[in-house]
Amino acid sequence: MGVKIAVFGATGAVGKEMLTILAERLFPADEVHALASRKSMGVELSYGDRTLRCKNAETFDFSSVDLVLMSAGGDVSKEWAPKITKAGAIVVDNSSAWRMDPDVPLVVPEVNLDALDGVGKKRIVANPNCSTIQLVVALKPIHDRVGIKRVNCATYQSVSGGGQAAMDELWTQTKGIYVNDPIEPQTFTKQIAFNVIPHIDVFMEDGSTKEEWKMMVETKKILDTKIKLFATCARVPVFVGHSIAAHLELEAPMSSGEARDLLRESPGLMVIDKREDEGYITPVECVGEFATFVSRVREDPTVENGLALWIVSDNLRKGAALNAVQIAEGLLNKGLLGKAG
Ligand code: 11C
Repeated sequence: MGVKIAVFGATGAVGKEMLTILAERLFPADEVHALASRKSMGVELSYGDRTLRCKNAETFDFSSVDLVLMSAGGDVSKEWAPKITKAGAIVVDNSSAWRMDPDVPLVVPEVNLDALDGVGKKRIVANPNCSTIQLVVALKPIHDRVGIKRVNCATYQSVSGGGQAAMDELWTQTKGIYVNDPIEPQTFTKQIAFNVIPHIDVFMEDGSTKEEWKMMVETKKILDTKIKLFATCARVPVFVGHSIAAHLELEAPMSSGEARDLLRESPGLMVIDKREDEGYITPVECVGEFATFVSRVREDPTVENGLALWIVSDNLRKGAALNAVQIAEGLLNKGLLGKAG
């Protein structure tokens, strides 16, 4: 028997990808409902070769489904996830609302699938931040083999992390610059076209941004609380695909060759690393792909047991919708769907 599933926030960039990926991966769904706010009622969305009409989430009967994939923002999730779980469904939530709740598993299936066994406490599973997801997929095999002490990383994050309005802003600004239109930042704090902005999410007391803080605390929760992580997160004028330059300090030496071989065999990863033109991956090549790509694997001689990686992934897919669908598959395979907690 298949699963009854709803995508809440179906008209957003991630919600649309959720519907596409459910169809691409042949998720065994008996019913799929596209839900959004009242103003999107009737909007047509693709689910494989079918068209779904968007329903009003506020009046939807959540007791009629087993699973809800949510990507409607933190405030909506805080309000609705408890109502949905009370009605009997499990929620896989893409926002940051529940990630650090000790009773909510924060899951990247290639890394900590068994954390799903704790879903019974709140019946919510949190999907991590997009930059955290692609980072931990690459760190996990290395940590298992030799141990990681510290990660120092810089991110180059695409505008789609900020949603459709942010993508529209890059498009409009880029065109506008050629005809001398005034630059009027809206989603971003500064001009994003032809620029780089070292500021994603709000500033914290210590001067880091919340995006940088999320990478640190989420990596600890998913992979290992002992790993030290420091990040600088920047927004770049790229539509889709986040990139990370990650510099690791390992517990024991690992050569670049050993790292390449290890990562090549590890789940969710593709290693493209030839020391020649085009022997590495850039964001435009990762769009639409499921994998997290690793290139530029190098030993870093400036620290003991140093290793450097360039990690690229489609932030709307592995960084959001794909990871959520993989969580749904994990819940299904573990027999956790449909069981009241
Ligand atoms: C960005 N990483 O690129 C953010 C988007 O906590 O889920 C995802 C924010 C989050 O802007």
